[in-house]
Amino acid sequence: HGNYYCKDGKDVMVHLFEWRWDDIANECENYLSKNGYCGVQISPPNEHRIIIGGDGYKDYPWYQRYQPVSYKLISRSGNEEQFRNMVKRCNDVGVYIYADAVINHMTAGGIGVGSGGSNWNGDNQDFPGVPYSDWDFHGRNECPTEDLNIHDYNNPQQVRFCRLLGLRDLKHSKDYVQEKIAEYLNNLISIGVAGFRIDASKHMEVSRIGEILGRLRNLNTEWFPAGTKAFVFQEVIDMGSEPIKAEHYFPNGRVTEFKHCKELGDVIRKNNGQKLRYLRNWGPEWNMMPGMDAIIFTDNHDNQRGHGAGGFGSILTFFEDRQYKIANSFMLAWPYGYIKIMSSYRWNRQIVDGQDRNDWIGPPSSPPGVTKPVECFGEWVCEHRWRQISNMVKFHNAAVGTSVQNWWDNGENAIAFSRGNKAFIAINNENFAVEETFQTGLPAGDYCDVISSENNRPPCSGKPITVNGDGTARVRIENDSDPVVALHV
Ligand code: AAO
Repeated sequence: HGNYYCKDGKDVMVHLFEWRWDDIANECENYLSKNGYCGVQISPPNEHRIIIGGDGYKDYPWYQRYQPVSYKLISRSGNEEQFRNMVKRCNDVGVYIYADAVINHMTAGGIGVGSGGSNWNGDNQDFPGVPYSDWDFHGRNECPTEDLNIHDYNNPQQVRFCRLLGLRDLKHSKDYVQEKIAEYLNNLISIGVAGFRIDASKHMEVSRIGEILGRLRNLNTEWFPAGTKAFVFQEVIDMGSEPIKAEHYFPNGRVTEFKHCKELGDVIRKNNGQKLRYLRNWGPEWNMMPGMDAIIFTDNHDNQRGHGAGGFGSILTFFEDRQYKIANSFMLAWPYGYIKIMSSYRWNRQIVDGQDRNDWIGPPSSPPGVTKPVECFGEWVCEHRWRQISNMVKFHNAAVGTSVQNWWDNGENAIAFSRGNKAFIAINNENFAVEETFQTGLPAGDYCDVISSENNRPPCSGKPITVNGDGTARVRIENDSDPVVALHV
């Protein structure tokens, strides 16, 4: 389950966080298929809790979708018909859908009606929409803590069998629970989904996830070759200090590499004396997992608002746009891991004592609780459409299969390298412009810098660059809002 399926030399996915299914379908047809994207991670498609105030909650937070009520396909992003329509339209243009599968737990305590009209009762652990009942959940027999919540991440028994954040913890050792989850995932597969992010994987035993995956059918042959398995990546936050390790999960598929977010952010922010030139051996030598096992990103929907792991002092987001362009350019230029680009909505971030007071705010909505259609570059940030990022996706695709060559650095925070004879990048994280004659490794010719231009060859809408017969080129990298120069065949 660690292999992903892409069309036409594509190799990168984007997380369209909280987008509606109708908007994703349009984006597949109008933008993603034409700009080198292979796939989309979508928000959880299943019926979820609707949170309206009470119990210290704010209204309609984004995270209500991480409290499942049933596996019916009715969510804030749309209903089942819209979901099916999206999957078909995206698949038809060769852009594949990865669903965020929240299968570790159901809601927290409380009582209500979910986004699909199903009743739920977290207090009694009764979810008739599935149905799950009290005996389908971990309880006193399995969880050793007084309040049944996780308190100690160094205790695997707590992490696996107690409640994450009070969320009712499914008993994955039960055949019935496995079957219900597999039914849900198989339904998504038959509709045409290409794989899954498995939310909160750390909180499930490796073998139980394996057993559930063992119940999955192969991908729908209307769009995928016969025998293709679902691509699976498991969310496990492993910063190195806990007994549950990312590597334990490799047999099931890929795993999220959160060190990538933190370390890359630290380097680009120059925290603790870090310098860009240290990136020369980026990858496993930085204690990150092997690239074949990793799914990587600069930030995700959690750590951009202080949830999960990393911290505001390290993680880079669209809020730090210049440094964010550097982070994404480097990530897309360097051969390591399977890359996921983050695409966010804007919110009023207010960090007080290391916490964002507005970390709960849901997607742009009108009326409250009803997500607005996406319009890029306003309330919806659409990082994946920033020229500096989307053109680097094309750079990445052009460079697949080549290695890093012609490394250059100024001893500090300016670096350059080529990817075989396919692509060349120079990054300037100094406070001054850098100009050099570089060995680009590229065939002679007239190129356009894809950070400042729409195209990679003339006529350039940005900076033209000539590569000489010996592969050298004179390149000036400004320290303005485009601190990168990138060329590719
Ligand atoms: C909401 C409320 C809660 C309330 C709950 C139930 O916010 O106050 O108790 O409802 O009523 C999302 C939101 C939650 C939300 C939840 C349900 O983020 O705020 O709770 O929906 O609505 C752990 C898990 C990881 C999880 C992460 C948030 O291991 O799986 O917490 N991420 C996923 C999703 C996420 C979602 C859920 C899971 C639940 O991506 O969006 O929650 O479906 C350590 C551990 C990590 C642990 C973190 C945070 O990390 O290692 O495993 O993540 O702590 O607790 C340094 C360390 C690093 C450490 C970190 C933080 O960086 O190096 O290891 O500090 O201490």
